[in-house]
Amino acid sequence: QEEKGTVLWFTGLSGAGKTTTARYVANELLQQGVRAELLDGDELRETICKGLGFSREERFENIKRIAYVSKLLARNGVHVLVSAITPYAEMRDYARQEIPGFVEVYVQCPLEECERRDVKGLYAKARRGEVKHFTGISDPYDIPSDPDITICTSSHSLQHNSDQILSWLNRRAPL
Ligand code: GGZ
Repeated sequence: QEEKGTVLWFTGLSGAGKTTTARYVANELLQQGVRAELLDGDELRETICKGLGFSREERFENIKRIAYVSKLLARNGVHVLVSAITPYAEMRDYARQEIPGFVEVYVQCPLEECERRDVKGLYAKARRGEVKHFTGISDPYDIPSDPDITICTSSHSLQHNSDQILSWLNRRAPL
């Protein structure tokens, strides 16, 4: 019987550093010979989640599809790193319930810092009203009340945060 994979689910604001951190951790795992796959919300919105918008219902549909794929991969022994805003507590509860091996990683970064970074210029557009329902500006983000891991990208380095996640995983069950 093959070991099940862990699903590290990175939640946080746009620009908080979810994808950057998840990709870094995935590469560390791959270097250790651990099978790992990154599922990036923004990228999946070009493929299996194409056409979905940002209403509550559509975000929920997005998360359901990502959760489904995560579950398939994890049950085949792949460690999955999901990067998706997942703004509603209800969505995270859904994923936790649905996926054995679900680990919630809250990527904490103050809104002001995300907005200062504004890598894609979306915050500026949201402020101008050109992007509707933008998380943190004109759409809600429920702060995780009991995440398994919290990392802070405004005060800690990528290396530090990655180490924190990997040592958490190793403490729980060596990979
Ligand atoms: C939030 C938006 C929006 C709105 C486009 N609100 O930082 P990014 O650019 O690269 O990643 C964000 C991505 C959000 O997709 P998710 O699948 O992670 O969202 S959710 O979990 O809520 O379903 C952002 C971009 O898409 N983007 N419009 N209105 N983020």
